[in-house]
Amino acid sequence: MKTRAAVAFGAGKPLEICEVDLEGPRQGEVLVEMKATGVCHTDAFTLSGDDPEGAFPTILGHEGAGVVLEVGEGVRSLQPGDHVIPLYTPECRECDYCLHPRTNLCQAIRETQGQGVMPDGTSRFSLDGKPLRHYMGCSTFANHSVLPAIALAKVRKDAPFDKICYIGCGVTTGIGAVAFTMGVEAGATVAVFGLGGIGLNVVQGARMVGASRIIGVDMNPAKEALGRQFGMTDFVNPRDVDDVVQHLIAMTGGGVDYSFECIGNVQVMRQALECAHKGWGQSCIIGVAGAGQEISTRPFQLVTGRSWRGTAFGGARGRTDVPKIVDWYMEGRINIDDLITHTMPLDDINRAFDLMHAGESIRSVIHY
Ligand code: NAD
Ligand code: DAO
Ligand code: ZN
Ligand code: ZN
Repeated sequence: MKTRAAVAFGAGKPLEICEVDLEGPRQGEVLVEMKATGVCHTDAFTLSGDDPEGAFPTILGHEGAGVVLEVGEGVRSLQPGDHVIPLYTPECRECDYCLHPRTNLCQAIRETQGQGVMPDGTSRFSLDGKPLRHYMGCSTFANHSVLPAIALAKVRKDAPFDKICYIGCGVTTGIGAVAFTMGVEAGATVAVFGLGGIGLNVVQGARMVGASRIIGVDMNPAKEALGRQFGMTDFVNPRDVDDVVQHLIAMTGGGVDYSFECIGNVQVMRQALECAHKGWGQSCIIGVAGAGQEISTRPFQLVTGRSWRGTAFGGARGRTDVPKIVDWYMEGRINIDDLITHTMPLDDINRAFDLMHAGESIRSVIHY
């Protein structure tokens, strides 16, 4: 079939809207009509050329929601008409990783997904007879996409596509980091570095689990109001204090129980670790740093009881946890609507990247 897609032909180049060819689903695969997709920082990271796994030409996008149109041979978990959210972290429920209680990093299709192809090593997308790569196993910047069935979460049919697409990455990453990866408990103190599309979801996750104090740290003073709306109790602009680590330690009488880095800045990752309380404080890296960058601290920080951890997709097991997060949204337990600051048709997708780079959007959503 033919479908419309925003194609990334090379690093740093604007996306081009093209009519591309899409083959139907093979064994274990599913054809999805995408209804909406968010534009995430990670799409911009790959488009910039800084992503070591990034390869072109490709169809980016990994934060979608849509409807199943057709299932390939052997697919039993889904049927036409089901509403789904694509999962860049799949859940096969059979591999060593899925069977291990402490990780969500299913490895069933990891190698081929990283190469931008389907599990059989080929692409379903092509243009003028030449293959286009899939992206993160999702390629949600296409009106139709083919995905492995293990990379689709079935969700309730009354949830709006143009909101729940954000659960495909940003919402789940932020809330899951708090609830699944770190297991933040009621009454805990939390510091959130970076109040963007991820950090604000960490803030609302911390509020949801009953954190007693949620301190947001951002260089942009405009982030304070939105942070407070989502549950932040204190705001610190690092530009207004001499030493942000000492400031946070003084504010909290020794440091926070949990800190989260939601920027991708290795210096801030160090600050986040070092503002965690001696003896028990834990710090979680969410931000993705540029290729080749390294983190550092004095080992004594860990010797004296701080832990340094990290999370991908908030530790969520997608097929199991994503439908629950959709329920949380539909029950009004989490707010997604106020984080979607811009919506636009696929033709305007490059504007979504411009808004992100200018710091003017929290999340832009493309509707098909
Ligand atoms: P964003 O640009 O929307 O937000 C970053 C925020 O950090 C901005 O508000 C900015 O003002 C602030 N900031 C920048 N430098 C700062 C500094 N030195 N001190 C304090 N604040 C500072 O980004 P986002 O969409 O929220 O994404 C954050 C990171 O999370 C990115 O690196 C993204 O790739 C990553 N990410 C990780 C996962 C995962 O599974 N681990 C998933 C999605 C995104
Ligand atoms: O299993 O080795 C692996 C890789 C899993 C990739 C997880 C990526 C998470 C961070 C990237 C940002 C997501 C948009
Ligand atoms: Zn993302
Ligand atoms: Zn698995």
